[in-house]
Amino acid sequence: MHDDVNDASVEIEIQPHPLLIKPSGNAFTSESNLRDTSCGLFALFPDELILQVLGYLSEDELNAVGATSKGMYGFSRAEELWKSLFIESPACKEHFTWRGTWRRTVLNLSETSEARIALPNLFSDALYRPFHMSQVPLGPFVSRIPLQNQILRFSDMSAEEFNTKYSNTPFVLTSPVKDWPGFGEWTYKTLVSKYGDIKFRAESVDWRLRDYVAYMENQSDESPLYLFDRAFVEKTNSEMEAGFTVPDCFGKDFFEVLGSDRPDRRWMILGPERSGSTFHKDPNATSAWNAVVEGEKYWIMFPPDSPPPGVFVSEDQSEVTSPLSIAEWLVGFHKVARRIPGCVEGICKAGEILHVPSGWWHLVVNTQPSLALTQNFVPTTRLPAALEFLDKQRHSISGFNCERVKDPYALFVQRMEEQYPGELKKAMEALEAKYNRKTKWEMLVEDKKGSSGGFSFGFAGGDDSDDD
Ligand SMILES: O=C(O)CCC(=O)C(=O)O
Ligand SMILES: [Fe+2]
Repeated sequence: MHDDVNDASVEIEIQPHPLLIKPSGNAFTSESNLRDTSCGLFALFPDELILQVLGYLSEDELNAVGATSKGMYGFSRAEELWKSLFIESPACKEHFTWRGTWRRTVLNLSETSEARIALPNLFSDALYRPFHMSQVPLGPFVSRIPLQNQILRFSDMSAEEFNTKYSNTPFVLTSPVKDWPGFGEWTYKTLVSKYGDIKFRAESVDWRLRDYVAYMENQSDESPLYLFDRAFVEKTNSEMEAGFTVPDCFGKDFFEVLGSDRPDRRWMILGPERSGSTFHKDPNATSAWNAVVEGEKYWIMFPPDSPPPGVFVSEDQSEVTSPLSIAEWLVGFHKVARRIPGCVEGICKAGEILHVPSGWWHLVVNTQPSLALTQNFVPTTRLPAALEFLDKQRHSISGFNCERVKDPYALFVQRMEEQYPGELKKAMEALEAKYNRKTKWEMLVEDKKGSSGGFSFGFAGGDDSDDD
């Protein structure tokens, strides 16, 4: 028995791959590896390169290569190859029947009519890893949240409390969504019965809702396709709009002054268990609320100046690289992440709404099939943050129509001046005070440099290590 609450990795059960392919390490205790004995000259390539080369083939070519040997058969079955083929195919844009895997969907095969050759002597991490990641149990990562990390939960909150205390703090509100007219009425099944033939956006594809739900209910992808639709209000003839209200505590949303020049602000989100969002900050320093209408989500968040482990941010913050899938990040980094001061974690259940303060990093994973609504906004107390972002991080601004809006900062300032001059003045003064503080601090550092000939932050002892 392990009682280290953070040691999630020990509880991962190893599942057999559907073709019995195994991780590369097993080759050491086996007489031969099909990737070396049955792939011809391909055996000279690393597994990832073989997959990359196969990525150039059409479905017929891929099947033909797969028919040449058992080893190549194993490589030809990699689901990511078939996913790309399907997404590029005309069928993906029209009607299709989801068959449970990308390969079967491309070939329009039922599960029972697809041949399956067992490959117990094929040892390949590249082939085994995506399957393994699709099976990693989420339970150990999303439970036993350390006390100091637990997200604040309130049954309700006043606008006054939000503005004075909580606009820069993640929290869950447990009541307001339960009063929405649409709560309990909308489930992904009721939505399919009404809007099944309407196409919704899921990453790079537009699928009829009924096709997406068929996919969602019967797939085993490492990173399931996630439905994220910005036009759900129009697509549901405003019926969904009538079903929700923004909790009063969030108050005024200053991005409203942008009118039709505003970037997209609200989305319907639908996905199966294990789908979700990898680490990011919301655009343009906006805050957000995220209401779970059905299902359940696990959130892990970090303050603005504390990028999560495994996420790399360029110095000017304009580029963020988070190369890992959610499951890979959980397996590789969750344990250490949880121990970093400032880390906030929580579960948001159906009927609850979560506040993401502007600038906070967040990763979200659905622990059940989930339907959610989310909206970005600029509340009074985060107005300085939005102004600062639009002014100082121009290359990271997103969502504006650059044909129409050449200078989002100037437009926002102008519209604020017209509609909320008092609020704008206060926000500008707050920014000025912040810059002045910074300047004084910088002067202090400069002074110190001047007097000691080399001031630097660091630990006493003059050790050269990179640790900080
Ligand atoms: O529900 C989710 O997956 C989170 C969505 C999110 O973070 C976003 O819309 O920015
Ligand atoms: Fe987000």
